[in-house]
Amino acid sequence: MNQYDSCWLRYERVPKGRLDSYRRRCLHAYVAEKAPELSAVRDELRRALPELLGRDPHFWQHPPTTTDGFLAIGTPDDMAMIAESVGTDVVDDLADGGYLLRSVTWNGQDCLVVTAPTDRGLVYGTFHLLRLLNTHEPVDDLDVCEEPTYENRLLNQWDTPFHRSVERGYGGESIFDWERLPDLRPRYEDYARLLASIGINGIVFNNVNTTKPERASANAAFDAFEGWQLLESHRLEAFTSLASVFRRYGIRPYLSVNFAAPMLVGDLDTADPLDEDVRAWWRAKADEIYELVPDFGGFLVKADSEGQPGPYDYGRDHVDGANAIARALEPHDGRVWWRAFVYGTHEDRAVQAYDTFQPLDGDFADNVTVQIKNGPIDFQPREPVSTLFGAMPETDLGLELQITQEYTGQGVHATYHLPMWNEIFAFDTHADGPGSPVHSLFRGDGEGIVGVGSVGEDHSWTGTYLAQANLYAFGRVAWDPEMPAETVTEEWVRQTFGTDENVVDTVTRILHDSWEACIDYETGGLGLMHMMHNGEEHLENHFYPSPDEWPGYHGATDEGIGVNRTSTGSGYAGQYRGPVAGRYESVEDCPEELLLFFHHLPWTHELEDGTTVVQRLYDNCFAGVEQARQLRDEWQSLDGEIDERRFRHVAERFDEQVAQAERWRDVLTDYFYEHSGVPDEQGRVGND
Ligand code: GCV
Repeated sequence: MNQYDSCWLRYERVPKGRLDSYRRRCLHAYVAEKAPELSAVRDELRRALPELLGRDPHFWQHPPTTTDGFLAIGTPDDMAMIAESVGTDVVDDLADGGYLLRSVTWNGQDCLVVTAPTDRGLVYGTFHLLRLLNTHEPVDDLDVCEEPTYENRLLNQWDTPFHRSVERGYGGESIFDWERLPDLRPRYEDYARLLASIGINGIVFNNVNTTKPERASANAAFDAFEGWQLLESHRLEAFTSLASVFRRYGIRPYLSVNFAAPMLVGDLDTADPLDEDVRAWWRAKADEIYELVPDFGGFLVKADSEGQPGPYDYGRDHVDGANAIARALEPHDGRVWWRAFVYGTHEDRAVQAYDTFQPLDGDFADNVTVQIKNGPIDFQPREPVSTLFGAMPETDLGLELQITQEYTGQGVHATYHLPMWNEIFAFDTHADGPGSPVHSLFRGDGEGIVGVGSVGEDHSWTGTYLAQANLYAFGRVAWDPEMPAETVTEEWVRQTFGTDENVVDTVTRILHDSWEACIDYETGGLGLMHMMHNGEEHLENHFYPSPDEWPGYHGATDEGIGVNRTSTGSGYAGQYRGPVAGRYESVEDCPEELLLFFHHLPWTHELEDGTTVVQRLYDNCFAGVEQARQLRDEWQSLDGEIDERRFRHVAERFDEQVAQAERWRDVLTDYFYEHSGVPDEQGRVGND
C-alpha cells in the first residue's frame, strides 16, 4: 500500500466504452526533448497511461513515423506536425501557462496534440488531457484552449523548518525535511505533481512567522533553529535540490524571510531599510540566491505583525521596508510579496489594514505585491471582503485565501471553502463603478492569488480526505475564478472517488452544503465571528468554542450583540466605495448574513421576517447541527461505494464533527441566553 494517498491523480483503468478511442490516440507518444518540464511530462505519462489504458505506451525518441495514431506534446517549434496541424500564431498568442489540446488527423491517423508557447504550459496541458481520460470524457473532437486568469498562483507553506511542524496545518508534520537536504524525499515530487496539475506556479517555503517558534518542538534539539536561518549560505546551497524538484513542474520557488535578516543572518547591527549597509546586504544576498537558483521567485515578508520585526522598528513605513528589499531583487526579476496583515492602535482591528496601506498607494516599487487576506479580520468562517480590494489602483495586489481550515473545523470537519471563495470573487467592490467584482482585480503583471497550504505527512495529506477538495479547488479558482462551482467540485470527485453518478452527486452535495453548516453552528450566522478558544498551548487552538474570551470581536453585552462599524462606531463601513459603504452603514440595507459584523443591535431587534436576532441565532445554531448530521448520513449512504480506508476515515471524522457541532451549539446558545435572558421560542434553550 502507498505510504500516502494519490489524491486526485489516481489513474484507474478506463471502461471499455472509451478505451478504444483513447488507445488509438495515446498508445504512441512523442514528447519533445529539451526542458526539465518535458521530462516531468514524460514521467507523468509513464505513470498514467499504463494504468488508464492497460497497455504500456511506446515513447518515440523522434517525431513518430508510425502508421498508428499518436499523442504529440511540444511547442510548434519542436515539431512540424504540431506547427502544421495547429498553427504557430495561435499558440504564440497564448499567455505563459496557456495551452491548446486538439484532436487532429495526421497521415490519415487519429492523433492528439498538446501544445503551448512555454514548457510550463505543456505541463498544464498534459495534466488537463490526463484529467479528461481519467474522467472518461470524449477526446475525438477535442479543441480546448486555456489560459490562466492570473499571472501568479502561489502556495504559501506555513511549514516551520527544522521543527517539521506546520502552522495551522492539520495533516501532520511538515513533509519538508530541511535537515536532510540536499537529499530529496519522493513526497516532494508528488506534491509538485499535485500542484502543477491544478496550475500552481509558485511555492513559498517557510512559515511567515520566521522567528520564535511559539511551541517547543518534540525534539528540543531543534529549538535552536528558526525559519530565518534558511537564508544562511549553507542552507541556500541545500535548497537548490528542493528548488530543482519544483522547477521540473514549472513551479518557481520563493522564501519567506525575516525583515531583520541583515542582523540575524548577517552581522549588521541594524535592519533599517534606509541604511546603505542594510541595502547592500540584501543586494548581496539576492545575488547569492540567484546564482544558485536562477528561477527564484522572490521573498514573502510578514512585517510588524504578531511579533515579527518590521520597518516600524526604525521609524520607517511599509513602503520603505518593502522597497528596500525589492530593489535587491529587481535586477533578477524577483518580487517582494509584502503582507498587509497588520495590527495597530485601533480598537477595531478591521480598520487597520486599510488605514495603514491605502495612503501608501502608488509608492511601492514595481516589483512589490501587497498581499491581502480576503477579509479584514483573519480567515473567519464568513467575513465581508477586505476594503483594500479596489482601493489601491496604483499598487500590485495579491489576494490571500486560506486553504487550510484554521477556523472551519481544522483536520476534522468537512468544510469546503469553494463556496466562500466564490462569494468573495463575486463581490462587487464598485472600484470602477458598478460591475467591479473582486475577481476582476489581481489580473495585472505581478499580481495574483495566494493560498495558505494545508498538506502534511498524513496518508490523506490534509488530515481528512475531503479536505483535499480545498486544495484542488484553490488551484482551479486561481486559474479561472469564474469556473462554475459544480464543474470544479465534480472534477475533483470524479478523479478522487470515481465516476459513479450516485457517488459524484452525493459527495458534491456534501461539499457544497458544508460551509453554511459550519457558519451556523460555529457562529450562529448574522456576521458573528471569532468565538473560539484562542489559547496558544497546543496546535488545536481556534478549534473549541469560547465566546467569552474575546468579546470585542462579537460585541455581546446584556443589551445586545454585534459590533458597530458604522460612522457612529469604528467607521469601517465607510472604507468601502460609494453604494457598498451605504449598504453596510444602514441596518435596513445591510445583508442579513453580515448584519452583526456592522451593527450592534438589541437582542430583540426584529429581522426582515419578524424573527428576533437572538431567536435567529438559536435557530441557526440548531440548524447547523442538523445539517452536520445530514452530511454525516449522506456520507454513510456511500458505505460500500468507496474504498474502506477512505470511507471509514471520513465517517469517523463526521462522527467527531457532529459531536463538535453539538458542543459549539450548546456553548453558543447558552452564552446568548446568559446575556440576553431571552429563552428560545422552541424551548431548546433557557427553559429549564
Ligand atoms: C502565520 C493568524 C493565525 C496565525 C498566522 C497569522 C498570519 O493569526 O492564527 O497562525 O501566523 O494569522 O496570517 O500571519
